[in-house]
Amino acid sequence: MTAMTVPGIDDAPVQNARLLSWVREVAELTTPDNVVWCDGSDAEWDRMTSRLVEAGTFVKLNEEKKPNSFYAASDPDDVARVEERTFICSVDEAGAGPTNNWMDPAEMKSIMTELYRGCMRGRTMYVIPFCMGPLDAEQPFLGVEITDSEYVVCSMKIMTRMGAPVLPLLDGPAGDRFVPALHSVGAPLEPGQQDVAWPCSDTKYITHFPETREIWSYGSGYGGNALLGKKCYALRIASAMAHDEGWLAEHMLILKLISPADEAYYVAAAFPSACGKTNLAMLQPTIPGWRAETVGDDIAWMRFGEDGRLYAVNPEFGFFGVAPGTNWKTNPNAMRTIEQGNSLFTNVALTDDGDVWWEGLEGDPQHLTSWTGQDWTPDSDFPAAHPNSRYTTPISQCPVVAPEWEDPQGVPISAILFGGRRKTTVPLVTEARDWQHGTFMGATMSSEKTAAAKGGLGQVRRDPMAMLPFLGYNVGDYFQHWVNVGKGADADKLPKIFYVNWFRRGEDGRFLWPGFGENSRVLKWCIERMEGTASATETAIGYVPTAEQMDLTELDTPIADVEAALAVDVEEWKAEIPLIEEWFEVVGDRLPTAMRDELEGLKLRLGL
Ligand code: GTP
Ligand code: SPV
Ligand code: MN
Repeated sequence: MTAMTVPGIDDAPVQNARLLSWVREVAELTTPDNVVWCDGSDAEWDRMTSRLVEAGTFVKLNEEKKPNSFYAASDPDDVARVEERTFICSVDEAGAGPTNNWMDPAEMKSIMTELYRGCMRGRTMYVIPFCMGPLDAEQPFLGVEITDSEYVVCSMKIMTRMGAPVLPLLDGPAGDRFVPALHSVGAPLEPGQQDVAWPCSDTKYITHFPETREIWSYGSGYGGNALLGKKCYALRIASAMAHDEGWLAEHMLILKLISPADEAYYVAAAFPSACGKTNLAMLQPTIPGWRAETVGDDIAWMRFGEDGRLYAVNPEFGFFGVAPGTNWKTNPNAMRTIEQGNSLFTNVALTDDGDVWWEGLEGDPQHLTSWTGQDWTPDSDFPAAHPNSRYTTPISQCPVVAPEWEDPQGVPISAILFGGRRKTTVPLVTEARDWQHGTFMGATMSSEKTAAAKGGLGQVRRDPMAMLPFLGYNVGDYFQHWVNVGKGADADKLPKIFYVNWFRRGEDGRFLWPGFGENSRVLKWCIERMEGTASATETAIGYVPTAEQMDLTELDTPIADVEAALAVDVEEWKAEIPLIEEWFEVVGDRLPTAMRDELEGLKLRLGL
């Protein structure tokens, strides 16, 4: 048989044989009308955004307020990550561990192959070459996402380094390692059928094959379900790579703090989804003389450098930040970033003059179009923006981005913070005694569920290292990996570990700690602990400052509240122990003995 020339396949802009055969195979399976290779150019952005405006997916925002920016409202049922539809399809079930959904890879592939069959009918199939982390890395981390969503193409342009500059890398020495990431909204169009503004499917699968480093996603067009470079690659697949290769892929922000003495310190912090990473990453310190710069707000890849220190790289190119609560007071740097335009806003509300609004933003709008398309007034009994509404905006526009944010060597980390959203029990800040104790803090951290994932809002659950939804392998092996990373390193050069909680509440439900810019006071204490210039009080759970041991100059929070935020309540901690034991039961027989030892030590110190 003589094959005919298929545009986009036979005239592809790369030679990489594995990539070409995969693209051909997907096109044959999904039968799109066209195949288009994305080049990442501004012309492509203009073409794509115009198309989306025409289709009713995008609304162009007021050019004076948000230049070159667009608003999108998703299907009301496609608003967040779907954890119950997310699978780690390792060869052995034990490889996925007790915290992930698992299915045999062959079985999953046969189910999904049937879903993908013909699923791009009537649509264009886009091929997006992308790179996680700087293009000039010694070993660039390449991926190719195939998608039938223009919204995904536009988002990937902001969130990743993509398009033409990636092509030579795909044909270079790193080309073999590219991660194929297949995505479809799962909504084929019959001839003449009118498209909807946000195509998606009721059937959703977000699937990972860790051994073969593949990602298959079907049915959702939103965020972490569809922008496959982010959670699927840079966390789930990368965590499996990191486990094999001796590094760490973590759900962490990266922050640079500069002291009044002009000393720079890099801090990484793991907080669960919608628990304050973006806000801390763009911190505007309230204490005089201290400055902060942003390196990353969601993901950190950390590796040991030749000097024995742990270096972190942000693999992303954009911020996909929670909109509600963001304002000129809580996060002025995020406001300045989006004000420059070139951004997408999803599931926020639309003002009558073509700007965006969300709960917590300044202004007193009297009329809005809500994310569901309804008229909204201050009397409405529903929120104008979805609680998981987000802005997608380039990191390079952040006014406080650290000049070294694209350094392929990364930045040397001095401290790691773990933190959750807990109304009670967990003090504002606790310093770990050593790496293993810090690993225990991370392994047992817990948080109230947020709107970033569907279901269970407010429920307290263990979210180890903020990675519960993002681990590509067995959680017990992950803890052992953390323990091993510490054992293999020079203790003096390891980052110091702290456990923080910005969300402790008083009896009337108010936050005891003002948070946001005031968190710089906590960071200052952490740094001074590392420098040996701040004091602390030893408690059963670790080193905790008293109010006097922190710099609270000009803080206008009542001292009693700060004391309550810092309190170590032994009875509350005793009540926490059975919950930790229950969690360790879930982790099961791969729980490292080091973690059991830490738990026994804690019980003894609590007098249990
Ligand atoms: P993902 O992007 O989902 O991974 O989340 P994130 O960790 O980056 O969360 P983000 O910084 O966007 O914060 C989410 C919510 O927490 C927002 O509504 C913030 O206003 C709120 N928040 C952040 N920092 C603080 C704080 O220090 N105190 C209080 N009370 N709220 C905070
Ligand atoms: C999170 O949920 O942690 C996010 C948003 O950062 S998403 O990319 O949708 O996962
Ligand atoms: Mn996140």
